[in-house]
Amino acid sequence: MADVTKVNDLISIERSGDIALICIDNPPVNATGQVVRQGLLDAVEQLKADDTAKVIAIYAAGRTFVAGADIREFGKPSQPPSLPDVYNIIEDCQTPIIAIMHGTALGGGLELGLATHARIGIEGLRVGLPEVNLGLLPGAGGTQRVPRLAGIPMALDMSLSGRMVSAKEALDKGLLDRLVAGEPRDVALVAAQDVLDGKLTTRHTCDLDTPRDDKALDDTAAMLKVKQAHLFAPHKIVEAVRASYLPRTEGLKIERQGFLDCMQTPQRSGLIHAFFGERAVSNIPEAKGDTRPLAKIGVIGGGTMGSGIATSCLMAGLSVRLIEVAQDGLDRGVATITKNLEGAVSRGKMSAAKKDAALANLSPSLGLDDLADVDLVIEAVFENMDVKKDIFGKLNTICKPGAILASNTSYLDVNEIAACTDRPQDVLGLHFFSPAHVMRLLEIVQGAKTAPDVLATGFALAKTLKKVGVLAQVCDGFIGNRILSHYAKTAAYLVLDGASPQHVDNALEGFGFAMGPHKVSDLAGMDIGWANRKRLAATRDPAERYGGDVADRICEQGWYGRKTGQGYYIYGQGAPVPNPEVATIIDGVRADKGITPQDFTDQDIVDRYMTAMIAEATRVVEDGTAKRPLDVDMVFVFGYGFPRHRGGPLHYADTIGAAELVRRIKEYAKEDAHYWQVPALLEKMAAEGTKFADLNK
Ligand code: T1G
Repeated sequence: MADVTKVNDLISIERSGDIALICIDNPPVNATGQVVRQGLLDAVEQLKADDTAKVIAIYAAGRTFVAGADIREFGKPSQPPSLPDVYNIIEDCQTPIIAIMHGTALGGGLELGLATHARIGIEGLRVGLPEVNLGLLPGAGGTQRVPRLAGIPMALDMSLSGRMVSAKEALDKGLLDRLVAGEPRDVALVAAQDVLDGKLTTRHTCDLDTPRDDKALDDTAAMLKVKQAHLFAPHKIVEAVRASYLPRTEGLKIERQGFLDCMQTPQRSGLIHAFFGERAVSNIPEAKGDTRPLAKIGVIGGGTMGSGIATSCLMAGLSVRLIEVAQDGLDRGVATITKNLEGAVSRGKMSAAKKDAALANLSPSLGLDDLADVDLVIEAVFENMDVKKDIFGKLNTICKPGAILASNTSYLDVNEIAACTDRPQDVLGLHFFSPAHVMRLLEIVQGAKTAPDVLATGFALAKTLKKVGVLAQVCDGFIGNRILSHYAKTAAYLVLDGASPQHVDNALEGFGFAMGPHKVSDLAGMDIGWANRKRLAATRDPAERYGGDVADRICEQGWYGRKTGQGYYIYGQGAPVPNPEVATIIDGVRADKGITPQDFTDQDIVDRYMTAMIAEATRVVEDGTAKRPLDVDMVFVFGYGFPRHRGGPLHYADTIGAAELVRRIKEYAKEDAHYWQVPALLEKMAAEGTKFADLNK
């Protein structure tokens, strides 16, 4: 009978002769919350005092070894004992202590292993230092112990990329002492016995010196100053890794200070909001319950979106029947899918064998009738309501009872589409974002009559495709495109009123957007926006200032952006350059409208752009199109290149405050009272002093 004593609810000690096993059991990922930290400390102190154990082995129960500190504690007052203190006590213990790691040993989890005197990996293990993805740095010795074991370049690579490192690479680089198969407890007993038998060498990591590599440190610091000037943690990481030349106490002091500095930044708050938001956004009642089968997918349309959606489904192991109306279109679709999959292989996202298996699951066809046996159809044809109505009218009779009929429409009324069938309960919107096999957002649009299990199946599909599913209600543009349509006008007004397109782009890229709005237009194709403006022309509100003149005149020249070699920018061999013809067009439009250009600072541009985005985002939450502010944030982080370290538009809004936002809108309204209106919800929040975070609960 094993001799097991509970140190606390999450930590136990098992004795087997001279061997002591410490087991961590804190589902779901054994995060080192306060109870775990205290239990680890007490367990080691008890074994030191008892002094009968000649070797100690730490392992974890469940699906993974420790996956890090408990992120839910961040931003709250820290509770002793601190992780670095616990790990130093482990490292300084005279009794050999080893770690057996399985699953994903990340952040504070890997750091626990590094503080022990030998590390055993179990096959399938992945290790990493992902703290940078949370706006932090490895704060429990990772920046001091990885350099000593694996060198400065590896320490910089792991802590700046946050990437997962395979067990094999960890072994090769010296982070692991062994890589074996087996169950953690069994492996722990064998490894502990090997320590006793002198077959497994143990050492204190910080007894080692870090091999000097000033060039790696200096080159990395210089690169970060150019590429990640807008981020905070990466620069602190280089400082801390450089401190690993020093004795442990001094090095850990610099690491700790860097960690605390990072903890104070809004970037840490934004990145952790995004981390939990990605999980919480689809953790809703609508995503739970019965679902329908999802094995066979039909995709109608082999264009950019259709082939991207088909690629995404194939990469997830689903079978796809791709439908086009003509052979050349079908061939193009298959070629695009093949190219997408080959790209995934070259980026290391999938193996060549999996690529071949995926292609074997693709069956192209020219007839809608071949969709009779699919479980779910995703229509991804031209953004025209008549075309969509015609297709859904046919699917209504072709598809088997219970098959789900989805439209990838990015704007149009899903209820109107559903009304073309006598099975509206089977209809919903599944709005993918281009490129659909890369972008993680999936807006799941609930029709008035969409059945609960159909909606839940939409979320199940998102999970299968490793996408972030966000529930949206029907309106023009759902969540993301509706808000985009509003704030895009601000960019147009700024250009009409004095800013150049590249100034607007540069200011917003300085804020953290991957690309400014004019570069995005050029990339997407300016003809799409042009077609939308023409589609909406008849119904445009005459009281609204029209901002499309410049873009219209650019499109009238046949300049649609990258696809035609020029738009707002000219695309050649090197980096895109501002199109000088556009400046002439802008001057012409200003002259025609009698506009005297004014100067805008970068901050003016950011403030106006973000205030417009926040105002419409508030209305989207207010009218229920989005369930919570969190949902809007995740739409923008995962679908619109919104800087992740700012957490999303409404998380960012909380850093400004509702009162200041209301003041700004009222100030801007003096220029254009129709466009700048204060949402009632924002007014209420300003009056009550509440935040969008309060609405996420
Ligand atoms: N703390 C608290 N909760 C966590 C957590 C963590 N570290 N990691 C995951 N969870 C929750 C998650 O919110 C979800 O909860 C559930 O566990 C399952 O997660 C000092 C400062 C480990 C690869 O950044 O990457 O250590 O939604 O859905 O897809 O230097 O979780 O079910 O309520 O993601 O199988 C560093 C973050 C922390 C790792 C598993 N560590 N986690 O993925 O499950 S900072 C990380 C992950 C740190 C030290 C520093 C993944 C995973 P719920 P999941 P999964």
